[in-house]
Amino acid sequence: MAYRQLSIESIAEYLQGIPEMKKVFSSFNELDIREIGDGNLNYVYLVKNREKPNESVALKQAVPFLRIVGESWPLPKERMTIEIKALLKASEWCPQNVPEIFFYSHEMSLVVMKDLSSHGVLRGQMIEGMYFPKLADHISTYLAQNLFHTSDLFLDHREKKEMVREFINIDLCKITEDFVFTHPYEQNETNVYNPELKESDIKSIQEDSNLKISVAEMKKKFMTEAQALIHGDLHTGSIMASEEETFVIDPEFAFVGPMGFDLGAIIGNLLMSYFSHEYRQPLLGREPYQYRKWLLETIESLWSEFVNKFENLWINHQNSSGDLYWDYDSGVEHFKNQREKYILDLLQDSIGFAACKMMRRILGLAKVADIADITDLKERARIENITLQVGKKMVTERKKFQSISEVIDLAQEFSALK
Ligand code: SR1
Ligand code: MG
Repeated sequence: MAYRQLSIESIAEYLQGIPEMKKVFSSFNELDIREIGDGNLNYVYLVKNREKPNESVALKQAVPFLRIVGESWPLPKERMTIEIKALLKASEWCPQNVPEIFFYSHEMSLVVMKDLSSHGVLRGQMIEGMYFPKLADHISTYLAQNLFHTSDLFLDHREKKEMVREFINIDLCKITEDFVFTHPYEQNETNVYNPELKESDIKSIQEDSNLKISVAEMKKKFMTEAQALIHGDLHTGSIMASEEETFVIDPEFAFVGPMGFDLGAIIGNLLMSYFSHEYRQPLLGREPYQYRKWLLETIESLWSEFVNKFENLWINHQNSSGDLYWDYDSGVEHFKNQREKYILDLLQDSIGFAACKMMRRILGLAKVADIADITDLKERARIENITLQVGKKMVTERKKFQSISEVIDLAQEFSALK
């Protein structure tokens, strides 16, 4: 079927023509269809049978332009092909953390998935101060499983390179190259600033040549390091969660890139949530301490659980596989040293990428509601500047960090936990 952009009016008829949908819907006569997409790129519809509300799906369709800007910004709708393949790949390694897919069409650039609306987008729920006790466990599993099994540590040389080719994602990588690693650090017409953010604060980033070199190094890594198949946009808006379950959605930015980009995205977003809750918790009628402490603990356990899980996968594979990534002449000790070096590099990469992901959300076009929706613009500017200054230290000094707890200490130096 040739591509056409679906609408609330045309979805029922479209779904009725798909045999797979007959397994979900007993009737197509009374479908309640709402557009619920809050992302920057695509349209997402929730489709529910009014008579039997547990018969429901989410339908996501890519349009041939960037939604946040409009039709004046063309963007190939074929990005959905990458998203579909990345969802299928992730479901090989941790089906419990990705939405079940009922149907997809590359021609229509759409995917029909399990309705996760009962879970809610993590960012929105965290803005409301909700706790997710299993988040660190689930996301560390998702990351360890996906990153290890799509890296050279696990894959055969041919399979890995074929995966690199299959996931070439030129246009969406270009968005990241521009909007994460370039425009926020220059005077660019796409940047958007809080009017209360001081010019000197903006200049402290955009006119610091040391910082710009560091960001350029991270950009180079992003563009050249084909380490594993990464999600490519793993912020808290790409996660749907309840207290019990966690689903990673929206991998349209997936490509074979540096692992630290995914780890950094989630760490950076949790840090921004931490900064924002200095202001938000009192608005919710609470002392900030408990929730912010939980956020810092989540960052710490997400990292340490990731390391444990990733290393265990590596050790088990090394012990059981005949086709090894590396032959360790001096045995166990040598292998341990290599793992430690690999993990330390990954930590420092993750810190550098987290920093870029934080600073771009303050200076660039696409914001995060945690901070950007703070209505008191002076307070917002204060928190924005904390984010910028922590980001600046993280990226320029990333190679000095030896542990995740040093990141937590840094966050508290700029925004005390009290
Ligand atoms: C200009 S597109 C803005 C952003 O939306 C996505 O979520 C990505 O983070 C992208 O950079
Ligand atoms: Mg997205």
